Amino acid sequence: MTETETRNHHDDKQQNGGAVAEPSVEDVFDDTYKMKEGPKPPRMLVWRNIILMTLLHLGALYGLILLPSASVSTVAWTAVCYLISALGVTAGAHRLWSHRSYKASFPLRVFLALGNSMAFQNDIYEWARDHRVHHKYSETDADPHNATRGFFFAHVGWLMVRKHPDVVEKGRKLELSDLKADKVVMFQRRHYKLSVVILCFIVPMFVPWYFWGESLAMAYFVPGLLRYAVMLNATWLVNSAAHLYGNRPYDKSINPRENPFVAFSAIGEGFHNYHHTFPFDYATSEFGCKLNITTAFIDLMCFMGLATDPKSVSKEVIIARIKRTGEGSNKSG
Ligand code: ST9
Ligand code: ZN
Ligand code: ZN
Repeated sequence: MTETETRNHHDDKQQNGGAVAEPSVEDVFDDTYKMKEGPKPPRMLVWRNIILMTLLHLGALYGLILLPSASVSTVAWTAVCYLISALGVTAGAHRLWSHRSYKASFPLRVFLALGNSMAFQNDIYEWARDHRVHHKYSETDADPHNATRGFFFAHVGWLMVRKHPDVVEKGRKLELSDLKADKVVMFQRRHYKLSVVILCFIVPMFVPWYFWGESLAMAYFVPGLLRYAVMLNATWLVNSAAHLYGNRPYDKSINPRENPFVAFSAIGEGFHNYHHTFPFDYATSEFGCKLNITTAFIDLMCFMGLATDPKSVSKEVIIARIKRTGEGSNKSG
């Protein structure tokens, strides 16, 4: 389905969890918001998160040291866990639940929610709520990972401090009824902690130990902690590197950029200038499956009848936009 640059497709009714919800997805930049004048609120460190993040990265470093002595099966299993958890974020929390850029059947939503718990990046509801605020108030106080506060803050620092009050204030005004009406989303939210313990830690560790006799230490540190930490950093690079480094062919007035390295590691999510310009496009890119496993996955799901209605932008609209607001760094087509 081809879309114009307007978001009128979001006025359609969508089926979610058996309920019909009004899908007014609030992911368009709001230029009427003005940041409050005067001194910023004090930065309040959350020591629990700082300690846990440090321990995770030390554990992942130990996993990296163990990696050369892992069996081929364990390395392959680590890649499988990376892919499933990454899809739970990219095809799930991001393209489906945050942006409603395609429709997914119940079995696909269950798979994506399981992958999302394996990714342990906050539950889908919280992730999508924060992500909609990120698009609507990008690079302002109301953006949870405001990249104008520097690389470290946008990357991981924002998870180590209390949120700016404007994030919560603006977030509370967002329309989230589509998420509340999705039974899979709300089930995952209710059972989030247990699902993370099982899917992010126990399953990745148990499979190599039980099926091919890998040591528990190797199974914990490689497909468990190392895979989790690398996947987190690949995700965070979209907020840090892809908001700071790269070209802006579609809109030179915004910070998000096209970053092929991030696109590769985040299985297709590094075409960030395009994505912030056209947030409803299911491919998050002009170039289909290029460096974009997630788009290939959604195409496959559509082919199998498990997904429908992928939304995209016509070539003419893209070219017109490049001419109107791009920086002239990249030719389309
Ligand atoms: C993680 C998330 O890593 C990563 C997300 C990345 C997003 C990337 C996007 C890029 C594009 C997509 C690319 C995908 C690429 C994937 C590649 C894969 C290879 N609106 O939160 P609290 C309310 S998580 C409305 O405690 P504090 C909230 O409901 C990693 N309301 O704020 C609550 O209300 P009530 C693991 C909001 O105290 C109250 O405010 N997790 C909003 O400031 C307090 O909420 C972690 O490391 C909102 N937006 O604490 C830490 N926000 O009381 C998890 C909040 O009524 N987080 N509220 O219930 C935390 O510990 C805390 O949130 C905090 C802030 C310390 C960061
Ligand atoms: Zn997005
Ligand atoms: Zn962004």
